[in-house]
This record gives sequence, C-alpha cells and structure tokens, in this order.
Amino acid sequence: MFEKILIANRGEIALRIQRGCRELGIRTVAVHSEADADAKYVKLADESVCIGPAASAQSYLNVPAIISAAELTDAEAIHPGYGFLSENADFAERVESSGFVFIGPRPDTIRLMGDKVSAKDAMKAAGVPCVPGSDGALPEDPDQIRAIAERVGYPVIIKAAGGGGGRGMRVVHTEGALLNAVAMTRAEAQTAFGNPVVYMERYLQKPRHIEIQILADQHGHAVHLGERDCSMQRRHQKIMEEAPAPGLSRQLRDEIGNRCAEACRQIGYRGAGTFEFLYEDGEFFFIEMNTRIQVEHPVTELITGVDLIQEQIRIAAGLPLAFTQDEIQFRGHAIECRINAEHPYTFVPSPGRITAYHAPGGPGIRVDSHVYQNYVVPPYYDSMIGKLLAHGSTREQAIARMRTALMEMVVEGVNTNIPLHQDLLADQNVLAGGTSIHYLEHKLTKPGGN
Ligand code: MV4
Repeated sequence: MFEKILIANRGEIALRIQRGCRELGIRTVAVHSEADADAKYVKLADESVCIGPAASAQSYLNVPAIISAAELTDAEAIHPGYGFLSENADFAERVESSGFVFIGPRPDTIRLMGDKVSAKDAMKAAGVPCVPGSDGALPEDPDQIRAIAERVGYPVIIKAAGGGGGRGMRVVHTEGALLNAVAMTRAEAQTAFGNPVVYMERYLQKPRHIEIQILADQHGHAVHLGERDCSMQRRHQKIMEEAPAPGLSRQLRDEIGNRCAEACRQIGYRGAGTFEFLYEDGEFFFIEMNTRIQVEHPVTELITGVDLIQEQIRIAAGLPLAFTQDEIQFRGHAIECRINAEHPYTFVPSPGRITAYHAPGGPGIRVDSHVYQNYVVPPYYDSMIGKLLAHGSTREQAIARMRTALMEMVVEGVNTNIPLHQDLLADQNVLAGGTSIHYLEHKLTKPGGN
C-alpha cells in the first residue's frame, strides 16, 4: 500500500479523499491555490503545498506545479478527484512518466472515453446497448448524412465527439434543418474542442439519466455497484441523485450492471468508472463513460457499504478486489442533495462568508462538506459547498430523513438551494419517483411553480 498520496483537488472531495487515506493509514499531501490557503482540508492534511494563484488555470489545472509538489513531498500516488484534471489523459500520462501512480484508469482508457465516438464504438463492441445512430463519425457527404438520419429516424441529435456532459449538441426535428445543424455543430466543436468530428443519435424525448457504478482491478476482475438515478438536473448540473432508481427491477439492474462489468473486463478497465445511460420505456441506452470518481458516489456507498475512494486507492496499489459480485448487497435507499451557495431559483452564485453553519445529523444522515462557520466561499470555483445524504430502509424513510435534515440545516450569510430541495421533496411527482431529465426545468418555468 502507498505511504503517501497527493490529492490534486479542493473542497469537499479533497476532504473526502483525505478521510479515505487516513483510514488506510496513508499520509496525505494537500495542494491548494492562494484562495484556499486557510481551507479545512489544507489544515488537516499531513503536508500542504501552494501551487498557484486563485484562478484554476494557474493552480488546480497547473500540471507542472502539481508534479513538482509530488516530487517535493515524495508522494507515491496522485488522486485527481473529480473535475479539474481528473479526466485529462495527458495529465495521467505525465503523472506516470514522472514516476507516480495515477489513481484512475490508464491514460489510453481516459483518451478512449474522452472521445465520445470511440467510447461508443468500444462499448457497442463490448456488448453494451447504445442509442441507435450513425455508428461512428458523420461523413461529409450531404446525401449520406440525410440517408443516415432517415434510417435513424427523426428527431435526431447531433453531438460533438469532443463534447460530453451536454456541451456541443443540437436536436434536429426535420430533414430541412439537418445539414445546417450538422454544419453549425461541427463549427462549434472545432472552436470549443479543436475537433470537428460529430455523430448522430436518435433523440430520446423524455428519458431518465441512470448511471451504473463499476470497479475493476488490475487482475481482470470487475463488479458493478448498481445504479444511480441522476435525472434531477438543470442545465446539465445535477442537483439531487438517488439509488436505487425508482421502479427499476432487480433483474434489469443485474442485467445492465453485468453487461457493464463484462465490458470493463473486455477493455481491461482499471479503477472506478461510471457508465451513463439514458433510460426510456424500460430500455437502457449507453451515452458516455466517466473515468473519474463522481460527485454522487456516496449514494452508492450508502446502499452497498463499499468505500469507493478506498477501493480506488487499493486498485491503484495493485491489490485485487476484496469482494465478488455475489458479495455485493444492496441495502435500502439513499438520496443526495447537492448544497450549493446560489440563489435557489435563479441559480445565481452566492459566494461570501458563511456567518452561521449547523450541519444536520441523526440516523442515516451523512454530510460531506468542507465548510464551517466563518468559512468564506470563494468566487473562483463551483458553488457546491457540500452534499447532504440520507439513507433509509425504504425510499419513503430516506425522504423523511432528508426532509428533517434539510429543515435542521443552517447556512447563513450566503444564499443556498436548500429551499429548492425542500420544494422538490414536497412535489407529488418527485415523491412518486421516476421523473425525466426535463422535469426540473419544466417545473421552474411553470407560472407559479417558483
Ligand atoms: C441525449 C439526449 C437525448 N437523446 N442523447 C446531455 C448530456 C450528455 N451527456 C448527453 N445528453 C443528452 N443526450 C440522445 N440520443 C438528451 C441529453 C440530455 C441530458 C442527458 C442527461 C442528463 C441531462 C440531460 C439534459 C438535457 C439533454
């Protein structure tokens, strides 16, 4: 096992990774920007290194500074967390060529999944069900493009191979709008990602966003840890996640989960990963794979009892998975509310000093947060100040616990989205479960719907 790990991230995930390391007896190095010098995870780390000014480009994305910090402190491995450099194949490569272990998949796997066309090709070949579409990059020839759309069936969606997470997409309803949409998406993709490659899929009109968590070791073993329903989102920002997905049968979970685990074995995947699916009319359609630990990983931890951060570290150290698929049991229901420092209905960020802070507690409650009374939320990074999770033996119990926790939680001095979460957990459709990816945006634009 490693003796010392450098954590190349900030905020709640830096603290979360540090806690995982401490439990494994691993010393930690925090790296931080000038804006985060006083942060809790910096103080709690065994060592810390300032890697640059507040702007992410000069600190949390500053590859030479992070590698230097690892050299200076004699760390053996680097955990990238989520966001920042976590899915940057060049960074993973630099980490490894500098003699450190990257806690994540191999650089070529990250690169494969970063290109959404090659990711889909690989997953289709490995037996994962995909959205019907162009099966690869769209050609240049207008007649061929029209023929593909005809075969796929309207409406179609044009996506950039270099995009993902909602960037660089266009929905097309009629043949008359097709070629212009392809040209526009290509041009934007070239500008935004330096890659003009686009592909086409049938546009699913009311899907849910359900993802499968997997773990794969370096000895050919892979398991799935069930799904998370992440449909409650706005502008591609998730705000509430839960597991299991309401209404999904055990049989369907096992079937799609096993397919994902088998795909991991086939491509020689290493570490934690997430298969993103659209789910409509009882069918799963793969869209993308995330090669990082995700914000919402604790909902899976709560229902499985598996510590995903510690498993990432064990796998990176070359240890085999300590459990088989049969040994993974799913217990109860978990919900996560992302607590953001922002206006609950306009979503305008609200950085500043937290003048009062009380975290909720009680049975089944987990708070993953780096903030405290008098902490100043910096304006430079995303607005998430923590995650509130509730676990219960049933979905109803998890919801009841979450409502109590939201009521108990005090965050003063900045706006938060706690009132939005309270509204959502009083909404009959949310309580019924199974709302689509468009639900929140529709709710917010309804007259009188806040
Ligand atoms: C889609 C889709 C409908 N049909 N693909 C957006 C994020 C990116 N990961 C894929 N996205 C979508 N792809 C087809 N064929 C609808 C979306 C989509 C979406 C997906 C997941 C979560 C939120 C979303 C919000 C808007 C659109």
